[in-house]
Amino acid sequence: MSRVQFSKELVERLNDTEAVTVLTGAGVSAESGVPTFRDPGGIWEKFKPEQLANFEAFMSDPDFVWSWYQHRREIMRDVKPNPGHYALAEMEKYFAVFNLITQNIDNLHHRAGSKKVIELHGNIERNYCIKCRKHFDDIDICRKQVLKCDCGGLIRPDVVWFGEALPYNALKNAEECSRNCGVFFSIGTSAEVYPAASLPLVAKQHYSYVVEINPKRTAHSELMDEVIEGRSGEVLPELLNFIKLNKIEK
Ligand code: BV8
Ligand code: ZN
Repeated sequence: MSRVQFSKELVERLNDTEAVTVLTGAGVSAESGVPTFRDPGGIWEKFKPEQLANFEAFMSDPDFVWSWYQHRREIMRDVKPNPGHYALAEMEKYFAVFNLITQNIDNLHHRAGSKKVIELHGNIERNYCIKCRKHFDDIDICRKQVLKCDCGGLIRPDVVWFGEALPYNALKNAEECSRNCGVFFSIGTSAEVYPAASLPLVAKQHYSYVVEINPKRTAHSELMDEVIEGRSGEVLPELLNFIKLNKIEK
């Protein structure tokens, strides 16, 4: 017996649509043990984003910013995808068009088997030289000090910092699949960071049925068609079970 009740409207929308778009934030990885940003005990509680996740901070103290990403990389290497990640990966099979947009940089959606992942904010497993943009994705990440490229440039994590543009194709694809879906899920995000937080609004303006899955209310809860208050690691497997009962594998 499902502990999560899905509304009649969502049931009908999921049965009628062949296109689903999902936006995930740090909350989806919380149950894997990856700290979120703005929850109590989250990453930003100790440091402010402007102190760390921006280019000026990196240039003023490269070792400090690099060591912070090292610390986060080590956390992410030790954690595993949780049932929420695996449920999203399996959901892909039941819709002709299923797009997963993530703000997360932890690589957990890929590790759970999701094939179509749009990484809006980059990926902590990748690095590049700020001068020649050469990639260093398999460097010895156990170092605490920043590394230099053979061209003399500093090597930085391939993540989007505050004040930096999101990758052009990722944002274009994310907007495209937010405009063209029957159901849009916004899962585990406080909806405070733009332009990612504009995507549920885009979906709503294009007549999608927009659903939020989060244990807490967010800045966007009022505009949602439906809010499912719960943890993604519990709600998503139940949603998958419902979809498996009502949709055939593509
Ligand atoms: C840009 C990568 C322009 C690095 C990150 C004023 C108003 C509006 C916008 C702005 C403004 N001033 C400045 C801006 C723009 C700024 C912005 O939005 N600032 C905000 C803070 C006001 N945005 C930018 O700077 C972006 N760039 O605008 O560039 C431009 C254009 C052209 C040319 C040049 C420039 C860049 C933004 C990207 C920044 N990078 N991360 C890193 O990770 O180190 S942001 C960071 O926040 C992460 O990516 C994270 O994903 C993202 C959003 O946070 P969430 O994922 O939502 O996480 P959070 O902790 O906030 O919330 C967790 C949620 O999970 C909670 O709701 C919680 O209840 C829930 N939860 C907890 N447990 C569970 C759960 N849910 C489900 N299940 C659970 N178990
Ligand atoms: Zn270089």
